[in-house]
Amino acid sequence: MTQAVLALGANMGDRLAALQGAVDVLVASQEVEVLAVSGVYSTIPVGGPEQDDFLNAAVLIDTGLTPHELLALAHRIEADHHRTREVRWGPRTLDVDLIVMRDSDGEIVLDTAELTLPHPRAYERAFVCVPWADVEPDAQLPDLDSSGVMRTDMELVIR
Ligand code: PH2
Ligand code: MG
Ligand code: MG
Repeated sequence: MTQAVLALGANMGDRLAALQGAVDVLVASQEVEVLAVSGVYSTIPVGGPEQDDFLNAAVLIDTGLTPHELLALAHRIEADHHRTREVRWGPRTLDVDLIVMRDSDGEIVLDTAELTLPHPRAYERAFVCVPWADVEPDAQLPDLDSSGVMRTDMELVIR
C-alpha cells in the first residue's frame, strides 16, 4: 500500500460542499482508504490575481493507486466540480493536489511533466502545512529545505 497526503482548496461557489464532496469521493473509492481528514481552514489567497479567501483542508489516505492513477482520480474529482483551468493560481471551485506519497521504499520522488512529488511548493505554504499537521502531527517535511523539518514559523491567516 501507498500512503498519500492530499491538499484540498476551494474559493468559488459552495466551498465547504466542494471539500466535503472531494472527501466523499475518496471515501467511496475502492482503491482509497481515508485515514484522516484535517480541520477546514479559511485562508487568504497566496499568489495569483486578487481573489476570494480559500477554504483549505488535507486528507491522509492509503491507496493501491500509482501516483499517476491518483493524479487522474484527483483530476476527475476536480472535473466533477466543474473546475476549469484558466488562470494559474486563480480562483477555483476545487483544487486537489498530491503533496507527498510514500511506499515501502520510503518517499516517492517523481519529476514528470504532469506530476512532481513531493509537491515542490508545499513546504512553504501554510495553507498546506497546517492542515497537513492535523492529519500527520509528526510529519517531517520532505527533505527539500535546509532544515528538513516542518517550519512552525509560517503564518496562517484565518479570517
Ligand atoms: N491555491 C493556490 C494558490 N493560492 N492560496 C490559498 N490560501 N489556498 C490555496 O489553496 C491556494 C492559494 C494554487 O493552487
Ligand atoms: Mg494547488
Ligand atoms: Mg492543483
